[in-house]
Amino acid sequence: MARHLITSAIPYINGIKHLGNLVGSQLPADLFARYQRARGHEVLFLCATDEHGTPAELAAAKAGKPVAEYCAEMHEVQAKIAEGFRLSFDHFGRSSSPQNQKLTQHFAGQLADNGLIREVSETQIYSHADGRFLPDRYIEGTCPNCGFESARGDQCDNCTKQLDPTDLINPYSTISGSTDLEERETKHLYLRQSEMREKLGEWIDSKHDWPVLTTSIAKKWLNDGDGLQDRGITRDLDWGVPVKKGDADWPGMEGKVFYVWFDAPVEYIACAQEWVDAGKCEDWARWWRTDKGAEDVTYTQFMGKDNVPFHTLSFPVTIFGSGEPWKLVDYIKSFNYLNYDGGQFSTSRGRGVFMDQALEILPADYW
Ligand code: B3M
Ligand code: ZN
Repeated sequence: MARHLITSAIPYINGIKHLGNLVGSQLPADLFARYQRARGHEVLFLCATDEHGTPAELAAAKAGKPVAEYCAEMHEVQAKIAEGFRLSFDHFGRSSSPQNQKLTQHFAGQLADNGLIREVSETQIYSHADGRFLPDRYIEGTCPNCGFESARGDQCDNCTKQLDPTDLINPYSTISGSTDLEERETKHLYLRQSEMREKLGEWIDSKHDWPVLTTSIAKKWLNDGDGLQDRGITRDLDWGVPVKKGDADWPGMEGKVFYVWFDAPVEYIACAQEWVDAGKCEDWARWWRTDKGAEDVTYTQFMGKDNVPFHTLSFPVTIFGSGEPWKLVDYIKSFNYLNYDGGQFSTSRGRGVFMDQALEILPADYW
């Protein structure tokens, strides 16, 4: 009997997911989990809601609710719909869990101890109209790489390039629409991804059986321009995992949180801890620690193509950089976008058929 660890990209909390999300991660992951179980293998299939960052804050503000309350409610809504589609997760966790907070802070501490984090004084975009900094999705503008006009501050949805808000052409605030923006100094932590370029390159080159969609995106950003760039992993936001070095305070980082893409993949591991703490099983380490039995686990991840850079570059840097024996992914299955009426599905833009509507139209098995 083989052991299969399977994760689906964890859906953002900011609303009910559309069928594009479903076919691009949760549904194929579920199919694969069912197939491996049917063959008599031992399976741990995990998913969760991705609850931090600007998507959560913006959606809560739109709903007129405190963000913690909004996330708790939306988690229940998403869990119910997953049940409606009979997605066979062993556990459906929350990235805002205490387990994930602790583990994320632990990884940051390990990375800092191993010299893979640097403090940077940098310019960020400040909005006069909104009285605040505008990270990630609080700002949109034209992508400098492909010319797409509603690229977000952290990533272009059209060409998948990871961006910084200061890269955008003609930027505007997504809160107020204001273009009265200014660059201001603030201090942040950067993950020194560039240090691991060679190691990541060798690792990706060794994956001969990975889909071309996965390896081509990984290699594109690995070799982009001067190569893999260091990324800011902290934000001036209220909601998120507070920046700490393990259990210790991080001088100069008071009031800041980790970037959502730093803590979201860590939730794959924390989710297994939540699963144990919910009394559903006794041991998570035999799935996640190669020094505690996970060396014979086969780990497969499922995701849409926009998530590939984070799973092939940033998260592996966290895992390698920790210097600890965490289980690394064996196979990354990625998907192109499912289109809707000639364009993209979009949660934030309310475009497409959404999972709740789909279940009202037809039963889950039809879909
Ligand atoms: N929440 C993006 C998405 O829902 C993001 C995935 C995180 S996987 C760690 O597509
Ligand atoms: Zn672009």
